[in-house]
Amino acid sequence: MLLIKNIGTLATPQGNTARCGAEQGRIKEYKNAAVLISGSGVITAITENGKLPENAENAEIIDACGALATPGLVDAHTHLVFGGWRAHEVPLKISGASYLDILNAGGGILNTLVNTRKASEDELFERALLFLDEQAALGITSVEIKSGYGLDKETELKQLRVIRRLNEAAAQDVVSTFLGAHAIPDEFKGNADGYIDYLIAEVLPEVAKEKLADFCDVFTESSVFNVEQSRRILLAAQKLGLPSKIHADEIDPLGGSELAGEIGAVSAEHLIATRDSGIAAMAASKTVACLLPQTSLYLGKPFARARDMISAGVPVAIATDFNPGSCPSLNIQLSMNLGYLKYRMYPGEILTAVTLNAACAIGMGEVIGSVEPGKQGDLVIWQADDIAMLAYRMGSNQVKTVIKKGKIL
Ligand code: IZC
Ligand code: ZN
Repeated sequence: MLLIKNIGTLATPQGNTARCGAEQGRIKEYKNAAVLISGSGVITAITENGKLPENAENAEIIDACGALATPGLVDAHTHLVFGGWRAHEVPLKISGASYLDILNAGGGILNTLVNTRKASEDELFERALLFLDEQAALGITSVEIKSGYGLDKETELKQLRVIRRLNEAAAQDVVSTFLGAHAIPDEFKGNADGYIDYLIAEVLPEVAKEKLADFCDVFTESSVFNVEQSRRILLAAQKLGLPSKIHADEIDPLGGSELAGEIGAVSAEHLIATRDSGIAAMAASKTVACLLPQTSLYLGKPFARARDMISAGVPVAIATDFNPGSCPSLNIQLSMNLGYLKYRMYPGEILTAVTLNAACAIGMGEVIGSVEPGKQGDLVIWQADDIAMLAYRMGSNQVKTVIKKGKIL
């Protein structure tokens, strides 16, 4: 049992479902609060105005010394298991090559593919565990990780097994997404349809049988997969019980966000170039828009139309997109800063975007994402007094203490 007392402000969204419109910014604030977490890691009581929960005599105590506490942060979009880095691409970008130029020349994702195929399962696992440790210190208590650097059956399954092992070994809850349709490997060059057929016939059934993924994702993009190919793999995965995510409108608006609405995707991600029709489609299906502002920064692209999405009633989440190419950053606090300055979201909207809405984007809204009795005891105590400070200060890790399932990390 853990008692966190003397919390100056406990700030949290509320509920189990994604918040949209004006609800996105609605934050419950308890002043001079305490939170009691049971031995099994579940929140059992929240008190305020200096009162302490009953039956807490035997609890271990943390004194928050008047600081801000929030739910643990949820990183709903990462590619955290990979071999190698891609530092050599940055000079190419500086001299004018685009993300798709580099991919079309056999670099980018296809470069990471070579290094990921080469690495052993244990090597990938040990490295990813260090990344997750770094994320824990940054306040991230749950993480989604995608495959997609194998692009053959053996390596995709290897990556997914690593992700499952990370869920057991890391401090965080780790959700697994199958992204076999991330690029077209050389074995299927010029034959995207053939590669989608292969994934559907040979790889997806094995992924589902071994229960290696919670979601299926696809990179719907120019010179990668078109809408028809994306629809095919996502519907095949839905039939096997895997709900959909889509990398949509990152560079070109091909219709990925419209497809997300059409097939009821749980989330659509990136959405840098999304059109009005995509926003309307996502609003109608309550698809979570998972926005990745550090990728806009790193690619030198515009920032997603977060305000228009919120106005239209699309629930917005914010994540890192940690990957070796377009976002080599593990720090979701920087995504929050960019959400403030570049998306023009308000601190309450940003908090919801990295907690409850992110939890809903990975199918965990009933378990994590808010501090409420019955939810898991995942909290961050900050070196800050209020949530505006989290959005405002930049470049420092503002975390003081991280608590996962009632245990201090
Ligand atoms: O490795 O380039 N956009 N996939 C789609 C990525 C970025 C990750 C990468
Ligand atoms: Zn991604």
